[in-house]
Amino acid sequence: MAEKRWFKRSCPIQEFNSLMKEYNFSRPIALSLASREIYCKDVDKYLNASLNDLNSPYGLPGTKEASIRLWDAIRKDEHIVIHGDFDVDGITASALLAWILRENGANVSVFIPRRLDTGYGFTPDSLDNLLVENKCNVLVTVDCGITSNDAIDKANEMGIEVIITDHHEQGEKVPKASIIINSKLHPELTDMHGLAGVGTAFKLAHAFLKFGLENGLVRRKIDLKEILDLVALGTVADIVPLLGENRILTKYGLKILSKQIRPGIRALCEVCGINHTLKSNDIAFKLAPHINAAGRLGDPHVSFNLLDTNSIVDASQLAQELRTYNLDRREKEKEIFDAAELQISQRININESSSILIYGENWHQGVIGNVASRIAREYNRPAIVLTVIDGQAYGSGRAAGKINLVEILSESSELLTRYGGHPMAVGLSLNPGDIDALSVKFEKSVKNIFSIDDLVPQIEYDGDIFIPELDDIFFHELETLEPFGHSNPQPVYRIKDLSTPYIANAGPNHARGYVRDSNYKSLPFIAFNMAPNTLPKAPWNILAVPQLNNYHGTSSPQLRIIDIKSSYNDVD
Ligand SMILES: [Mn+2]
Repeated sequence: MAEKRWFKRSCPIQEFNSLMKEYNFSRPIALSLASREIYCKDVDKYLNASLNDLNSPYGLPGTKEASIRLWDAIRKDEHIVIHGDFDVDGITASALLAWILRENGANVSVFIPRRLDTGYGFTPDSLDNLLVENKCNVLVTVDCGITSNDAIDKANEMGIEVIITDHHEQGEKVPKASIIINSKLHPELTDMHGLAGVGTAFKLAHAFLKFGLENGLVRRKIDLKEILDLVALGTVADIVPLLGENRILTKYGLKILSKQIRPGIRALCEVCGINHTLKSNDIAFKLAPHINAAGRLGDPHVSFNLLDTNSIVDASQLAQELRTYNLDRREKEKEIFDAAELQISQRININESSSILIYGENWHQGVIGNVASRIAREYNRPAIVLTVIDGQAYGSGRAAGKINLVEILSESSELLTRYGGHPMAVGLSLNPGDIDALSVKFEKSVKNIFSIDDLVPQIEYDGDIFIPELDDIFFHELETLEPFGHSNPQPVYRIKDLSTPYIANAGPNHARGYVRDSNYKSLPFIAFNMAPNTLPKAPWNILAVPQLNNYHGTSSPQLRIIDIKSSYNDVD
């Protein structure tokens, strides 16, 4: 693979100086704050983000009206059905809303569509399916519904009242639901604009409780903080920006999550081998893949039940089911990925191609999206993975770089029977006879936007630092920047001119050792997916994430190296 390009985030020097002078931050932290555009005027709010900083829940339009309607439904003993979605965001949102309504005496049931059955979202078919087992007077969607015009028309005809809570972009026409709660319709609400589906459901729950308290309707004391573990799970898993209210909700949610109070969380942490304070990465790489696995391969209600149950016995059995689902998911993904790599090596001249499109027979539909993500990431090119099942090709596409896949696919719309999604992730289907034509057209469309030069992978960093700057004060301050994730990445720094007194294998693919500066100050490092024999000769310039390595109760600083260049090849 080509050498990666290192790109220093811009850091306004005056703002940086003020952060150092007025707040006395250590230099690396001031670099990171300034390069994230967190300046003196915002820094208190950013560092001390507290639950008191949340806006009134009524500030999100529709929440008060929906609360009134839901309390009314409880009074009349009407049947409320929550229509969720099969990913972590949709499942946590369902569990959250079900909990608050049930605790207040509502007659409530939950329906989560299956990926391989009616697919994503609230559709006329999913409405039929949910009515088979549930009576329904009021239907509340979570994490879906804003583009479900047909399903909502049908529900209206049947006399079912629909309340939409969603965070996706609207289509051409807003559906005729009785109440719509969606921050995407209100760009002026900057702090709430990025809410996930579960964050939106939380705002409704908060409003519902507030209205109930104001009007003497609440039967017993309820602490909404208890449910923030679910908000953190869904918010991090859905990869929404961890800024504004998302930052507050996730920061406190991680504290609740770490207490492992909910039986399902405790059981799942045990399956994942987590016994420490949870960070956003534990959600992204451990908990979320397990919760998603059920929806990918089978029944998403397994995950819902895990988060919903009060029984420790049930929770541990459900967590085991998720463990099995996840192992199966990984195996299927690996098989397809290996086949995909083989296909790329045989069929695609990667040095001349700006895109990758691969296909196979009967690849599992629930995992091809993950395979497309991995291919797009590893080859730094937009990728489509198609699977041909029963005479129809279904696919998932993932973007790389700044490219809008929905727009790219619209140029091939005459070849597609269906397509849609987000700029970064799309779904599509087509006639298998048109795959070759799509492959040619897709490459052409991407090439119109991307030059080969755009395909050089780029890593952003916050600035240059020196080993002695990574002291206790730095690590203490670093913690206050958490939680890290989308729009608030972990700080990455460049450290130059390092010698390497010791390098060893760490497992078959990784390297560990020490790096040392010219004053003989050294730090241990770990470098994942960089075997020692593939590394350049010292002196090194490195990009690294400083972190505390917790081992047997003691924590010591180390560098997680992201990329290495010979100092002679890295000239500014
Ligand atoms: Mn979502």
